[in-house]
Amino acid sequence: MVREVVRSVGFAGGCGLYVARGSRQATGIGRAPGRGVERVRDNRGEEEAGAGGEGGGAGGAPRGGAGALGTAREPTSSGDPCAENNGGCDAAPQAKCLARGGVVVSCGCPGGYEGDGRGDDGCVDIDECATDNGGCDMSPRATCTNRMGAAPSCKCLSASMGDGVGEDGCAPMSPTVAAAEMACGKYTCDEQTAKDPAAALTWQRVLPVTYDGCPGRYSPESGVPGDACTWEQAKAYCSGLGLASGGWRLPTREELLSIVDMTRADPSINLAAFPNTPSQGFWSDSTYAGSSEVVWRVYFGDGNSITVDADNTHRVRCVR
Ligand SMILES: [Ca+2]
Repeated sequence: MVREVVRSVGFAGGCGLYVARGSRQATGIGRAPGRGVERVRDNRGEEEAGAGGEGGGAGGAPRGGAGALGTAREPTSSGDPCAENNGGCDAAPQAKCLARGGVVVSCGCPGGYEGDGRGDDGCVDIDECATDNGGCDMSPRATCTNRMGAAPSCKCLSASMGDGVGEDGCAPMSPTVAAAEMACGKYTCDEQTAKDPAAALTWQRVLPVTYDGCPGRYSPESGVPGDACTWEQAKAYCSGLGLASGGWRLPTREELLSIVDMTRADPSINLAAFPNTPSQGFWSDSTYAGSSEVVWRVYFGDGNSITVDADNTHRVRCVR
C-alpha cells in the first residue's frame, strides 16, 4: 500500500530581502498543525542583520550591501527598474524584484527556491529531502521525493501505512494486515479493494451478501434474494457503488478474464485477493456482436466465458 501526501508551499515574498542577502530562507516545509514548528533552513549559517538593513548596507552580506547589487540598473524611462526584464532578476522561476530610489536592491526567490535571485539560475530549487528527510518520517519505512519549487512528497513503503509526514508518519502495519497484503500476490490489497498495477485496474475485493438494487435470485435453490443481478441491474449497481469513494463500473469481458487464475479451480481465482468468490457466473459489460441483448459473462468455477441473455441473473464484481 502506498499513500502519498503533498504539502503546499507558499510564495516567500516576505522573505525576499533575506533571500537576496543570502542569509536565511524559509523552506516552506510547514508541518501539519500541531505536529511541530515550521522548519527554516539557514543556507549560509549567517545571522539575520535585523530590520532596517534593507536599504542601509548589509555588512557581511557576501555580495556587497543592499543598494550595491551587482546587477543594479539605472532607472528606466518609467522610473521602475523592475519593469524591464524583471530588473535583471531570475525570470524562471520568477524572482520578486524590489527597487528603491530607482535602483534594484534585491531579487527574492519564490518559496521552495534559494539563491540571490539575480540572473538566470539566480533561484535554485531547494532539495528539501536532503535535510531531515524533508519533514517525512525519518524511518526506513518512508521515502521523500523532492519536487521543483514545491513541498516534497512523503510516501510510506509497503507493509507500513500513514501519511508519511513527521515522526511516526509511517506506522508498521499489523501483522494481520501485512500478511493479507503479501498474500494478494500481484495485487495490492486493502480491506476493500485489490489493485492490479500492471493492468491499472482496481477491483472490488469483497463481494456483498446482497447487491443493492438486485432483487433477483441466482438460482431457485440459492434461496437468498438479491444475490444476483440482471445485466441492467448489474451496471446500475456498479455505477452507484460508493465503496472506497466510488467511480465503479462493470468490467469488460477481457478485464474480467484478467482476474481468472487458471492454476486454480472452483473457483478459478486467487482467493487471498478475492475472498468469498463463489464458483458462479459474473457479468461483463461486453455484449455479443450478434445481439445487443446477449452479454458475455465469465464463470469462475473454471474460468470460461459464454454469452447469456441480458435478463438472466448473475453475480457482479465492479472495477475502476
Ligand atoms: Ca524542492
